[in-house]
Amino acid sequence: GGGGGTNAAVITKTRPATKRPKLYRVLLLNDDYTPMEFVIEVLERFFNKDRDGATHIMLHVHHNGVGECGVYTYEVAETKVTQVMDFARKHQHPLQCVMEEK
Ligand code: NFA
Repeated sequence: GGGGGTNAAVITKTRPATKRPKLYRVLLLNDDYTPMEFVIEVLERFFNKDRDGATHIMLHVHHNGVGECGVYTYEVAETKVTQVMDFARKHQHPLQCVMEEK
């Protein structure tokens, strides 16, 4: 295993490098039809944003076409995308949510 040492009353301990998981951005895409209030609701419900944070991201997406909702490991990001797409479809809004490797 990893080396440890005792040296003049100083103990050092090394640790093996653990592999960092790849991270993925979850993005919302702008469209002309989804109500602003619905997008804010999505950001509060699925991305744990407060009202001001959700409004800021929604307006960013509205003005720039795309915006980041959060950064997650693969499985969590995939779950967020599915939850948002299911919620949008249920309410018959065309809102799109995608993920991309960071
Ligand atoms: N552009 C939409 C509107 O004007 C609002 C919107 C914002 C939609 C962010 C999707 C994402 N109603």
